[in-house]
Order: sequence, then C-alpha cells, then structure tokens
Amino acid sequence: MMCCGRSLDSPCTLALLVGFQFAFVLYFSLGGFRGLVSVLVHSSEPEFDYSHPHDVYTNLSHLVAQLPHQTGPTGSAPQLKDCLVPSPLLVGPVSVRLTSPPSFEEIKERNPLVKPGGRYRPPDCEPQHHTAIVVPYRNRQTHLRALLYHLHPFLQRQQIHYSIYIVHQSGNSTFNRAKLLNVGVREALKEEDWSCIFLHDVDLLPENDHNTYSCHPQYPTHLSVAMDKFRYRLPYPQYFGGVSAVTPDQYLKMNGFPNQYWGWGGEDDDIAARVRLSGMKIVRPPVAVGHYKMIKHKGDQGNEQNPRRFDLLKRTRINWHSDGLNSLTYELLSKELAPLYTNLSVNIGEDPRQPPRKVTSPNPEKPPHPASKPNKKRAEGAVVGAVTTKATKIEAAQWKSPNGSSVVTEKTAVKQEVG
Ligand code: BGN
Repeated sequence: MMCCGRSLDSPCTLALLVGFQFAFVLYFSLGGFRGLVSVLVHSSEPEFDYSHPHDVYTNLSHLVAQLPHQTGPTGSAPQLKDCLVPSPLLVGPVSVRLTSPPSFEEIKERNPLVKPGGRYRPPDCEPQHHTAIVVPYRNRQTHLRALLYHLHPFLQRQQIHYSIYIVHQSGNSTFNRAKLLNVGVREALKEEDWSCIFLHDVDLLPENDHNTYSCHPQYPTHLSVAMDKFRYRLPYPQYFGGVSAVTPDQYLKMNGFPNQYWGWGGEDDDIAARVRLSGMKIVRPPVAVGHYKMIKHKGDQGNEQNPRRFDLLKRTRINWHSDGLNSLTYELLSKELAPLYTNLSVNIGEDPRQPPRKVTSPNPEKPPHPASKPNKKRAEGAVVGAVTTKATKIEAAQWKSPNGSSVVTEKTAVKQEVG
C-alpha cells in the first residue's frame, strides 16, 4: 500500500493536487460561492430567459378585435366574469427600448383601449386589482414617452384596472420626489377608491410582466429589486427606491412620506424607515421577476444631491409623526386628462434652504404640457382632446381615509373648475 504525504512526487500527493485543481476549476465554473449554493440548495426562484424577450405589445391585439358589446340586450351592462389571477396574457420577459421612444400620438394609437387620463379597465373580465400609478415628474419628456410606451401594454396584460398620474412640480425650486408622491396619492384617492398605489420613477421600465402591479394586503412592497444599474441586485437590504407600492391603509399607518427632502437622495430611505417604525416590513417579488431597466441620464439640474439628507435621516424616528401626510400643503394648479395620463401640475412651495434662482431650460425638450408652469395663460391652452381643471383658490380642506379610519386636516389649494 502506498502512503501519502512523504514526498511531493508520491502518486498520492499528485492525486491530491489534481483533485484540488479540479475542485478549484469546478468552483469557479459554477460561479463561485453563489453558484455552489444554488446548486447544493435547490432554489425556489422562478426562472426566466431574458435573452429571448417578447415584444411589449404581445397578446393585446385580440382585445380590440373581440370587444364585447358594451350593453346587454336589455340595455344593462353585461355581467363580466372575474379576471383570472395570474392573467393568462402574461408572457414573462419583455424587450425594453431605451432610445427614441415613439411620439404621444403613436403610443395612443398602440393603446386604443386607454381612456383619457391614462385610465384602463379590461374590457372582457372584472379586474381583481385597482391600482393608481403615481409618477413624480419634471422636464423628462423623453423618459415619460418611454415609460408610457412600455407601461400601458405591460399593465393591460396584467388585466388590472389602473390609471397613471404624472405629478408635475411647477416652478424652479429644487425637486422634491417624496412630497410629489404625497400629492399624487392624495389626488389619486380623491378620484377613485384605489386598492393599491404605485410610487414609480419615470426612468424605470419593468422587464417582466409577472411583476404584478398590485399590493400586498399587509405590507408595503418594493418592486424594483433587480435594476440593471445595480447589476440586477438589490444595492442594500433596506433599499426602497425606484418602484414601490402601498395600500391606502399602509400609507396612512406610516403618515405618508416626508415633505422635507429637497434634492436627490435619502427620501426613499426615510420611507423605508417609516415602514419599520410604523410596525410593518417591506416585502419583495423574487429577484428573477423584479427586473427593471433604467434610462440613463446626466444629473438633473434642480435635483442635486441633498446635503441635508444625512441629518434628516437621523431624525426620522422623531419626525415621522409630524412630517408627512398630516403636514402636507400644496396648491393644485391644474388637472388635465391627457390621452395617456392624468397630468397634475402642482406648486409644492420652495426649498427653504435655496435662494430663488432662474433656471434656463435645463432640458432641450419641451415640457409635456402647456400647464407645466404656474402660469394661467399656459394652463388655459390645453392639449387637444384633454379636459383641464384649474385651481383658483386656496382653502383649508379635510381629508378622510378611504376606509374612514382617520381624519387629517390639510391646507391646500383644491378649488377646481372645469376648463
Ligand atoms: C442611496 C441613497 C438613496 C438612493 C440609493 C440608490 C442616501 C442617504 C444616505 C444616508 N440614500 O445611497 O436615496 O435611492 O442610494 O441610488 O443618499
């Protein structure tokens, strides 16, 4: 019998060396530690082939062709069967076009069943989800067209009842994403008893329609868990930015979002902290489903990094009760039912830290709508086929939660006239 370890050229030592070498090669060909784990521990993650994505308009043409009659023989609306969950129209990965999105007119043509205001209901079944998509916005028309081109067919394949709200920050003060989200939630809930509200960045395009735009009944959801910008991984465990969703009750429980974050960064971390502080947790779809592509862009003028974000975040624990939904003030300048979305133009006030400044158009593209500035003349010149409402008076208003559980007082401009 041969003995091992005496000298380097003994056959046993050589066999050991070859064995180690083989194990080493195997380890790296399986993708290192992660690969080994996924081979040894069977993963429950669904698998999708992102190398062969479907066209984002797949499975929709038959809806227009087979539209049921709007009224039954007796003149009453026909009783529709519940939409199936998950929707049979889903295809999984869809191809995302990041450059030169079509014009608003072309997008409208591709989405004939979308009603003014960007509203949609499946024509052939009773939807199980009722979702408002709220998008904070300023000077990103190309991104907006890309989002609408992808999101409308994506949501229609999910067979949900939805509406898209673009919340346009008027004026030149620093951008305030979280406050615009507060405004969007408030205005959306005035229109409809939405069961779910999506907080959606304008530059994020979903890549897999199994990522359903509906809410978890108990906990806030973070949807954009795998963005190309972060190499399809979560950048850190508490990340809540990009695309997330809350029910009206969850939103009330966390006192909405902070109003004090002017400029880039930190507001999403504050929202994540509110989720925890109000006794909830964040839920997420599997990484294989939550794929998003981000439209690349240079830094935004008017949305520079917020130097106060570190200090503000330290105080979330103290501030979340007093800063949020219950302290929200704004002026609704106009509400316009554009063919593909509801355009809310709002004055949310000025960044208290920033002296007023003049901004010469930071973006060569035109703003999406004549009402993009708090300027009466512009607001009156509405886009063809759109319905405009104009704010005319500031008044104190009362807001009740959709389930009547709590009443919050606000000061906001909400007197509207149809224009
Ligand atoms: C984080 C930002 C988030 C942003 C993500 C991803 C802050 C606060 C620092 C204490 N948070 O760093 O707002 O969404 O990066 O870009 O800056």
